[in-house]
Amino acid sequence: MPDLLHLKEQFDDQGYVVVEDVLSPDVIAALETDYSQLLDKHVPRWLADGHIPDAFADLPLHQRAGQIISHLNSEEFRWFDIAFPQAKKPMGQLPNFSAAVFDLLVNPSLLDCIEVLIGGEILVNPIHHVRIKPPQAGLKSAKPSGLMKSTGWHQDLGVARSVADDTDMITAWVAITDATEENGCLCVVPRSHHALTTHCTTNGVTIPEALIEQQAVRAIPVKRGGVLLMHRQLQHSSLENKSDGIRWSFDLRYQPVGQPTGRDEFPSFIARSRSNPASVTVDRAAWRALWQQTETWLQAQDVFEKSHRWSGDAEVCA
Ligand SMILES: O=C(O)CCC(=O)C(=O)O
Ligand SMILES: [Fe+2]
Repeated sequence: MPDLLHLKEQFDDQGYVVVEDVLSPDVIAALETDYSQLLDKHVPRWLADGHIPDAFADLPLHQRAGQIISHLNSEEFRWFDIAFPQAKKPMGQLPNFSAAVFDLLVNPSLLDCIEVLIGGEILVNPIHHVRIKPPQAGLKSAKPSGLMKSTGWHQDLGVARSVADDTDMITAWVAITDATEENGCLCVVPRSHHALTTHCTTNGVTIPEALIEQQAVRAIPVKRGGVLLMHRQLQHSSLENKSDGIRWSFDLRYQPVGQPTGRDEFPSFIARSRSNPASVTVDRAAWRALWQQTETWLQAQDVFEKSHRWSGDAEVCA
Protein backbone atom coordinates (compact mmCIF):
# COMPACT_ATOMS: atom_id res chain seq x y z
CA MET A 1 0.00 0.00 0.00
CA PRO A 2 1.51 3.38 -0.98
CA ASP A 3 2.17 6.04 1.65
CA LEU A 4 -0.68 8.51 1.31
CA LEU A 5 0.47 10.90 4.04
CA HIS A 6 1.99 13.63 1.88
CA LEU A 7 -0.24 13.11 -1.07
CA LYS A 8 -2.66 15.99 -0.43
CA GLU A 9 0.08 18.39 0.58
CA GLN A 10 1.94 17.82 -2.70
CA PHE A 11 -1.23 17.89 -4.75
CA ASP A 12 -2.40 21.20 -3.30
CA ASP A 13 1.03 22.76 -3.72
CA GLN A 14 2.00 21.43 -7.17
CA GLY A 15 -1.37 20.63 -8.75
CA TYR A 16 -0.38 16.98 -9.20
CA VAL A 17 1.16 14.03 -7.42
CA VAL A 18 2.43 10.62 -8.54
CA VAL A 19 1.57 7.57 -6.43
CA GLU A 20 3.46 4.39 -7.31
CA ASP A 21 2.11 0.83 -6.93
CA VAL A 22 -1.57 1.68 -6.70
CA LEU A 23 -2.76 -1.14 -8.95
CA SER A 24 -1.70 -4.65 -8.06
CA PRO A 25 -0.34 -6.98 -10.77
CA ASP A 26 -3.58 -8.99 -10.80
CA VAL A 27 -5.65 -5.90 -11.58
CA ILE A 28 -3.37 -5.09 -14.51
CA ALA A 29 -3.38 -8.72 -15.65
CA ALA A 30 -7.21 -8.68 -15.69
CA LEU A 31 -7.17 -5.60 -17.95
CA GLU A 32 -4.60 -7.24 -20.23
CA THR A 33 -6.74 -10.37 -20.54
CA ASP A 34 -9.79 -8.22 -21.20
CA TYR A 35 -8.10 -6.27 -24.02
CA SER A 36 -6.61 -9.44 -25.45
CA GLN A 37 -10.14 -10.87 -25.70
CA LEU A 38 -11.35 -7.63 -27.25
CA LEU A 39 -8.70 -8.00 -29.97
CA ASP A 40 -9.72 -11.63 -30.55
CA LYS A 41 -13.33 -10.53 -30.92
CA HIS A 42 -12.72 -7.82 -33.53
CA VAL A 43 -9.75 -9.16 -35.50
CA PRO A 44 -11.78 -11.45 -37.80
CA ARG A 45 -13.95 -8.50 -38.94
CA TRP A 46 -10.98 -6.13 -39.24
CA LEU A 47 -9.24 -8.73 -41.41
CA ALA A 48 -12.35 -9.29 -43.52
CA ASP A 49 -12.94 -5.54 -43.94
CA GLY A 50 -9.31 -4.90 -44.83
CA HIS A 51 -8.58 -2.67 -41.81
CA ILE A 52 -5.60 -4.85 -40.85
CA PRO A 53 -3.28 -6.92 -43.08
CA ASP A 54 -2.68 -9.73 -40.58
CA ALA A 55 -4.03 -11.10 -37.27
CA PHE A 56 -0.54 -10.85 -35.70
CA ALA A 57 -1.69 -13.87 -33.70
CA ASP A 58 1.78 -15.09 -32.69
CA LEU A 59 2.88 -11.87 -31.01
CA PRO A 60 2.68 -11.24 -27.25
CA LEU A 61 -0.25 -8.97 -26.31
CA HIS A 62 1.53 -5.60 -26.19
CA GLN A 63 3.27 -6.11 -29.54
CA ARG A 64 0.12 -7.51 -31.08
CA ALA A 65 -1.97 -4.57 -29.85
CA GLY A 66 0.66 -2.14 -31.20
CA GLN A 67 0.66 -3.73 -34.65
CA ILE A 68 -3.11 -3.95 -34.91
CA ILE A 69 -3.89 -0.50 -33.49
CA SER A 70 -1.36 1.20 -35.77
CA HIS A 71 -3.68 0.26 -38.67
CA LEU A 72 -6.97 1.36 -37.10
CA ASN A 73 -8.83 4.58 -37.78
CA SER A 74 -10.51 6.59 -35.03
CA GLU A 75 -13.88 4.90 -35.58
CA GLU A 76 -12.49 1.40 -35.05
CA PHE A 77 -10.43 2.53 -32.04
CA ARG A 78 -13.72 3.38 -30.33
CA TRP A 79 -14.19 -0.30 -29.54
CA PHE A 80 -11.29 0.00 -27.08
CA ASP A 81 -12.40 3.19 -25.37
CA ILE A 82 -14.35 3.12 -22.11
CA ALA A 83 -16.89 5.90 -22.78
CA PHE A 84 -18.49 7.62 -25.76
CA PRO A 85 -16.03 10.22 -27.06
CA GLN A 86 -18.46 13.11 -26.46
CA ALA A 87 -22.08 13.98 -27.03
CA LYS A 88 -22.77 12.98 -30.60
CA LYS A 89 -24.70 10.25 -32.34
CA PRO A 90 -23.24 6.87 -31.41
CA MET A 91 -22.33 4.65 -34.34
CA GLY A 92 -23.95 1.46 -33.12
CA GLN A 93 -20.90 0.50 -31.08
CA LEU A 94 -20.73 0.33 -27.34
CA PRO A 95 -17.31 1.09 -25.87
CA ASN A 96 -15.58 -1.48 -23.67
CA PHE A 97 -17.89 -1.58 -20.64
CA SER A 98 -16.26 -4.77 -19.34
CA ALA A 99 -15.99 -6.19 -15.84
CA ALA A 100 -12.25 -5.43 -15.78
CA VAL A 101 -12.88 -1.77 -16.65
CA PHE A 102 -15.63 -1.43 -14.01
CA ASP A 103 -13.31 -3.04 -11.46
CA LEU A 104 -10.64 -0.49 -12.36
CA LEU A 105 -13.07 2.42 -11.91
CA VAL A 106 -13.94 1.23 -8.39
CA ASN A 107 -10.51 -0.11 -7.44
CA PRO A 108 -10.25 0.37 -3.64
CA SER A 109 -6.57 1.46 -3.66
CA LEU A 110 -7.30 4.05 -6.31
CA LEU A 111 -10.35 5.28 -4.38
CA ASP A 112 -8.19 5.52 -1.22
CA CYS A 113 -5.97 8.03 -3.08
CA ILE A 114 -8.99 9.98 -4.30
CA GLU A 115 -10.50 10.00 -0.81
CA VAL A 116 -7.39 11.67 0.60
CA LEU A 117 -7.93 14.50 -1.91
CA ILE A 118 -11.71 15.02 -1.96
CA GLY A 119 -13.17 13.05 0.95
CA GLY A 120 -15.24 9.90 1.16
CA GLU A 121 -18.23 10.79 -1.05
CA ILE A 122 -16.82 9.85 -4.47
CA LEU A 123 -18.57 10.00 -7.84
CA VAL A 124 -17.08 8.49 -10.99
CA ASN A 125 -17.18 11.32 -13.54
CA PRO A 126 -18.06 9.86 -16.97
CA ILE A 127 -15.24 11.61 -18.83
CA HIS A 128 -12.76 8.74 -19.05
CA HIS A 129 -10.67 7.12 -21.75
CA VAL A 130 -8.13 4.47 -22.60
CA ARG A 131 -5.06 5.43 -24.60
CA ILE A 132 -3.09 2.75 -26.37
CA LYS A 133 -0.33 4.39 -28.36
CA PRO A 134 1.78 2.52 -30.89
CA PRO A 135 5.10 4.11 -31.90
CA GLN A 136 3.88 7.36 -33.46
CA ALA A 137 6.13 7.31 -36.53
CA GLY A 138 4.85 3.81 -37.33
CA LEU A 139 1.14 4.69 -37.46
CA LYS A 140 -0.26 3.23 -40.67
CA SER A 141 -3.80 4.59 -40.41
CA ALA A 142 -4.71 7.66 -42.45
CA LYS A 143 -7.15 8.78 -39.72
CA PRO A 144 -5.79 7.62 -36.36
CA SER A 145 -7.65 8.37 -33.14
CA GLY A 146 -6.37 11.15 -30.89
CA LEU A 147 -6.22 8.44 -28.21
CA MET A 148 -3.40 6.76 -30.18
CA LYS A 149 -1.18 9.85 -30.40
CA SER A 150 0.54 12.54 -28.35
CA THR A 151 -1.73 15.11 -26.69
CA GLY A 152 -1.40 18.90 -26.94
CA TRP A 153 -1.34 21.30 -23.98
CA HIS A 154 -4.62 21.63 -22.13
CA GLN A 155 -6.30 21.68 -18.75
CA ASP A 156 -8.98 19.06 -18.21
CA LEU A 157 -11.42 21.76 -17.10
CA GLY A 158 -10.69 23.47 -20.43
CA VAL A 159 -12.14 20.48 -22.26
CA ALA A 160 -15.24 20.40 -20.03
CA ARG A 161 -18.21 22.76 -19.89
CA SER A 162 -18.19 25.79 -17.58
CA VAL A 163 -20.97 24.28 -15.46
CA ALA A 164 -18.19 22.16 -13.90
CA ASP A 165 -15.92 25.12 -13.03
CA ASP A 166 -16.39 24.64 -9.30
CA THR A 167 -16.48 20.85 -9.39
CA ASP A 168 -13.55 19.38 -7.51
CA MET A 169 -12.70 17.01 -10.37
CA ILE A 170 -9.54 14.93 -10.09
CA THR A 171 -7.93 13.21 -13.08
CA ALA A 172 -6.41 9.83 -12.24
CA TRP A 173 -4.02 8.89 -15.03
CA VAL A 174 -3.20 5.21 -14.62
CA ALA A 175 -0.12 3.61 -16.22
CA ILE A 176 -0.58 0.10 -17.64
CA THR A 177 2.84 0.12 -19.31
CA ASP A 178 5.72 2.10 -17.79
CA ALA A 179 5.35 5.64 -19.17
CA THR A 180 8.75 7.16 -19.98
CA GLU A 181 10.03 10.23 -21.79
CA GLU A 182 10.84 7.96 -24.71
CA ASN A 183 7.42 6.35 -25.04
CA GLY A 184 5.36 9.47 -24.41
CA CYS A 185 4.78 10.15 -20.71
CA LEU A 186 2.86 13.22 -19.62
CA CYS A 187 4.41 16.65 -19.16
CA VAL A 188 3.02 19.13 -16.65
CA VAL A 189 3.54 22.72 -15.61
CA PRO A 190 3.81 22.46 -11.81
CA ARG A 191 1.67 25.00 -9.92
CA SER A 192 -0.25 26.00 -13.03
CA HIS A 193 -3.52 24.90 -11.43
CA HIS A 194 -4.67 28.23 -10.00
CA ALA A 195 -6.42 29.62 -13.09
CA LEU A 196 -8.02 28.53 -16.33
CA THR A 197 -5.89 29.39 -19.39
CA THR A 198 -7.31 30.27 -22.84
CA HIS A 199 -7.70 27.28 -25.14
CA CYS A 200 -7.83 27.56 -28.93
CA THR A 201 -9.67 25.29 -31.33
CA THR A 202 -7.32 25.19 -34.33
CA ASN A 203 -5.48 22.05 -33.30
CA GLY A 204 -8.03 20.22 -31.19
CA VAL A 205 -8.86 22.14 -28.02
CA THR A 206 -5.41 23.20 -26.84
CA ILE A 207 -3.54 25.96 -25.03
CA PRO A 208 -1.22 27.77 -27.47
CA GLU A 209 2.50 27.09 -26.82
CA ALA A 210 3.04 30.84 -26.26
CA LEU A 211 0.98 30.64 -23.06
CA ILE A 212 2.99 27.74 -21.60
CA GLU A 213 5.90 28.64 -19.35
CA GLN A 214 8.34 26.39 -21.22
CA GLN A 215 11.18 26.43 -18.66
CA ALA A 216 8.78 25.17 -15.98
CA VAL A 217 7.67 22.09 -17.96
CA ARG A 218 8.41 18.75 -16.28
CA ALA A 219 8.13 15.27 -17.78
CA ILE A 220 6.39 12.85 -15.40
CA PRO A 221 7.41 9.20 -15.89
CA VAL A 222 5.07 6.75 -14.15
CA LYS A 223 5.74 3.05 -13.66
CA ARG A 224 3.24 0.32 -14.55
CA GLY A 225 0.59 0.28 -11.80
CA GLY A 226 1.32 3.85 -10.71
CA VAL A 227 -1.06 6.79 -10.92
CA LEU A 228 -0.62 10.46 -11.72
CA LEU A 229 -3.31 12.53 -9.98
CA MET A 230 -3.98 15.94 -11.51
CA HIS A 231 -5.99 19.02 -10.53
CA ARG A 232 -8.62 20.02 -13.12
CA GLN A 233 -6.68 23.19 -13.93
CA LEU A 234 -3.18 21.69 -14.18
CA GLN A 235 -1.65 22.38 -17.59
CA HIS A 236 -0.47 19.12 -19.17
CA SER A 237 0.35 17.43 -22.48
CA SER A 238 1.99 14.20 -23.55
CA LEU A 239 5.14 13.46 -25.54
CA GLU A 240 5.26 11.45 -28.73
CA ASN A 241 5.85 7.70 -28.45
CA LYS A 242 9.34 7.37 -29.94
CA SER A 243 9.97 3.90 -28.53
CA ASP A 244 9.37 0.62 -30.32
CA GLY A 245 6.60 -0.53 -27.93
CA ILE A 246 3.14 0.67 -26.98
CA ARG A 247 2.30 3.24 -24.28
CA TRP A 248 -0.94 2.23 -22.57
CA SER A 249 -2.86 4.23 -19.95
CA PHE A 250 -6.36 4.90 -18.67
CA ASP A 251 -7.41 8.40 -17.65
CA LEU A 252 -10.26 8.40 -15.17
CA ARG A 253 -11.98 11.26 -13.39
CA TYR A 254 -13.49 11.46 -9.93
CA GLN A 255 -15.32 14.19 -8.03
CA PRO A 256 -17.41 14.69 -4.91
CA VAL A 257 -21.01 13.45 -5.12
CA GLY A 258 -23.52 16.22 -5.83
CA GLN A 259 -21.40 18.47 -8.10
CA PRO A 260 -22.00 18.78 -11.89
CA THR A 261 -19.86 16.47 -14.04
CA GLY A 262 -19.66 18.83 -17.02
CA ARG A 263 -21.02 16.06 -19.23
CA ASP A 264 -24.43 15.52 -17.70
CA GLU A 265 -25.81 13.55 -20.65
CA PHE A 266 -23.41 10.75 -19.68
CA PRO A 267 -24.01 8.56 -16.62
CA SER A 268 -22.06 9.03 -13.41
CA PHE A 269 -22.25 6.72 -10.43
CA ILE A 270 -21.23 6.64 -6.78
CA ALA A 271 -18.09 4.57 -6.21
CA ARG A 272 -17.68 5.19 -2.47
CA SER A 273 -19.87 6.80 0.15
CA ARG A 274 -18.86 6.88 3.81
CA SER A 275 -22.17 8.52 4.76
CA ASN A 276 -24.49 6.35 2.67
CA PRO A 277 -22.83 3.08 1.63
CA ALA A 278 -26.13 1.83 0.18
CA SER A 279 -25.89 4.49 -2.57
CA VAL A 280 -22.76 2.89 -4.09
CA THR A 281 -23.13 1.17 -7.48
CA VAL A 282 -21.61 -2.25 -6.95
CA ASP A 283 -23.17 -3.96 -9.92
CA ARG A 284 -21.28 -4.09 -13.22
CA ALA A 285 -24.47 -4.87 -15.12
CA ALA A 286 -26.22 -1.82 -13.67
CA TRP A 287 -23.31 0.37 -14.79
CA ARG A 288 -23.42 -1.07 -18.28
CA ALA A 289 -27.20 -0.54 -18.41
CA LEU A 290 -26.72 3.16 -17.58
CA TRP A 291 -24.52 3.54 -20.66
CA GLN A 292 -26.94 1.56 -22.80
CA GLN A 293 -29.71 3.99 -21.81
CA THR A 294 -27.38 6.84 -22.67
CA GLU A 295 -26.80 5.36 -26.11
CA THR A 296 -30.53 5.10 -26.72
CA TRP A 297 -31.00 8.70 -25.60
CA LEU A 298 -28.12 9.97 -27.77
CA GLN A 299 -29.54 8.14 -30.80
CA ALA A 300 -32.77 10.10 -30.41
CA GLN A 301 -31.07 13.54 -30.28
CA ASP A 302 -30.33 15.71 -33.29
CA VAL A 303 -28.59 18.65 -31.64
CA PHE A 304 -25.73 18.20 -29.19
CA GLU A 305 -24.40 20.77 -26.76
CA LYS A 306 -20.73 21.63 -27.28
CA SER A 307 -18.48 19.80 -24.81
CA HIS A 308 -16.29 22.87 -24.10
CA ARG A 309 -16.61 26.65 -23.89
CA TRP A 310 -14.08 27.95 -26.44
CA SER A 311 -14.90 29.76 -29.68
CA GLY A 312 -11.31 30.00 -30.96
CA ASP A 313 -11.53 33.73 -31.65
CA ALA A 314 -9.29 34.89 -28.77
CA GLU A 315 -6.44 37.10 -30.03
CA VAL A 316 -3.81 34.56 -28.94
CA CYS A 317 -5.42 31.96 -31.24
CA ALA A 318 -4.94 34.05 -34.43
O1 LIG B 1 -2.30 10.29 -21.96
C1 LIG B 1 -2.33 11.31 -22.65
O2 LIG B 1 -1.74 11.43 -23.71
C2 LIG B 1 -3.12 12.51 -22.22
C3 LIG B 1 -3.88 12.28 -20.96
C4 LIG B 1 -4.66 13.45 -20.50
O3 LIG B 1 -4.70 14.51 -21.04
C5 LIG B 1 -5.43 13.25 -19.28
O4 LIG B 1 -5.33 12.19 -18.66
O5 LIG B 1 -6.18 14.16 -18.90
FE1 LIG C 1 -5.94 15.87 -19.93
